[in-house]
Amino acid sequence: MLPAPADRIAVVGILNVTPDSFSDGGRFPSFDDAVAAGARLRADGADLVDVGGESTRPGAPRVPAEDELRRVLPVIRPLVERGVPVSVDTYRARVAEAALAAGAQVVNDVSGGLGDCDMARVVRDAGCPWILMHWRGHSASMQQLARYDDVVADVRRELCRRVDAAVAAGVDPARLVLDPGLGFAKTAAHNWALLAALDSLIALGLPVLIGASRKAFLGSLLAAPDGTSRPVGDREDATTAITAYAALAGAWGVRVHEVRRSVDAARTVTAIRNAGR
Ligand code: PMM
Repeated sequence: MLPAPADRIAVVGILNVTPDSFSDGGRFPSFDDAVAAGARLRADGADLVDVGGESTRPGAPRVPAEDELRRVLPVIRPLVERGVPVSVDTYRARVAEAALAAGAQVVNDVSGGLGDCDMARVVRDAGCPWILMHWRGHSASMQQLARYDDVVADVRRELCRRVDAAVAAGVDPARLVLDPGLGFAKTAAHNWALLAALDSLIALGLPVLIGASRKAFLGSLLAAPDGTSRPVGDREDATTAITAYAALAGAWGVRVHEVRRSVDAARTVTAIRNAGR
């Protein structure tokens, strides 16, 4: 079921097999390279390797389900054969179903079930964990949807609605994970407010996943004096700081590109906690 390491929060390694993801798109010349990268994430300590075949960067075009399947299945199968626990990053029921049949264990749905009305059935029948991320619309239009009365209360309420819909469709609530969806229909200020109020999301009683790795709001925070955003590859320390913060707050896990740093940070937080008992 959901990986839950004894000595730290879970670390989900990101494996984007897309030509255009914002931080690591087009990295792999071949499927073998992508599989090797997934195996490295696991060797670095990833509890799950999250394989995605469609970019969700703001403004990204949607790809046909066939293309998504052609990208993810040849990576998922060999990873599963090597014993790597895999989640599939998709909002499409068809893609999730095929990935689960190929051995994926978890569905990471950035649409929280809104992108495909058949997803609840697929997850219910598989009995697998389902990560429900807060989402308001597809990447092409999501930045126009970043309007909230109170971002923390609104995201909490909208996530609760997704949980209710999943449970009404017969999904076991014990299989659900919540994610505030940092950067998805959110400004930098929204992302910081959601992080500051992480405990109120955790208080809902479901495991919470945080995906901040290398995102633009970290680039803005660390911008040069002339306002130039910190380059994507140089946002790792900020990402690791968020892992430590999420661990302290009691999140279930973080979704990151550089697994080892987050594993180290999460273990360090546990050591401090245990020493204080
Ligand atoms: N972010 C991205 C993609 N998938 N899934 C979850 N659950 N949470 C996230 O924050 C999230 C996600 C976009 O980032 P990427 O292009 O680096 O994968």
